[in-house]
Amino acid sequence: MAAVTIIMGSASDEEKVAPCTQVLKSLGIDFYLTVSSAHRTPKRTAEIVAEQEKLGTKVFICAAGMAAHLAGVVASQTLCPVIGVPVASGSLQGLDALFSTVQMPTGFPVATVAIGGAKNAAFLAAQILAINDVALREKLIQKRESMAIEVANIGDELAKKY
Ligand code: RP5
Repeated sequence: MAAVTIIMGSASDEEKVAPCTQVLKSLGIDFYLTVSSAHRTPKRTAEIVAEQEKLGTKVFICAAGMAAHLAGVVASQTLCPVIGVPVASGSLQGLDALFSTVQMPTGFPVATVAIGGAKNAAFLAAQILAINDVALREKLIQKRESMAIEVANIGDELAKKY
């Protein structure tokens, strides 16, 4: 069962989405990843949402660039939380995608992470799932502890140089 469904607007987004899949894998979270576009394949997008929800998905992550309406369209089709990742592409390098993703009408929220915030999309999905999953919550606590140790070690090493 894929607890998380990741939809990218284009195969050209794959490299930018890879960090999201790495974090999910590191936390042992099953995901389903596919490509579907809000504009090029609107019916396919709606079908994927319905199908994956039926199969047990609890959170959707949508990554798209430019006129990025994918996360919003997915949010219109489900009551599951939708996380939007604005992808840097085209001449505006993600600013267009950020505004398109974050500026949703009342009643259809998209939890929008930073431009290129694929890793945080995964962490946010994990935190949502951890509300009802004690083991996952423990893994997230450990991740934060290891991040804190890493920062302290780097800081100590740098301090020796000066
Ligand atoms: C968006 O337009 C996609 O999410 C991608 O970031 C961007 C360019 O897509 P392609 O023209 O490379 O398919 O819809």
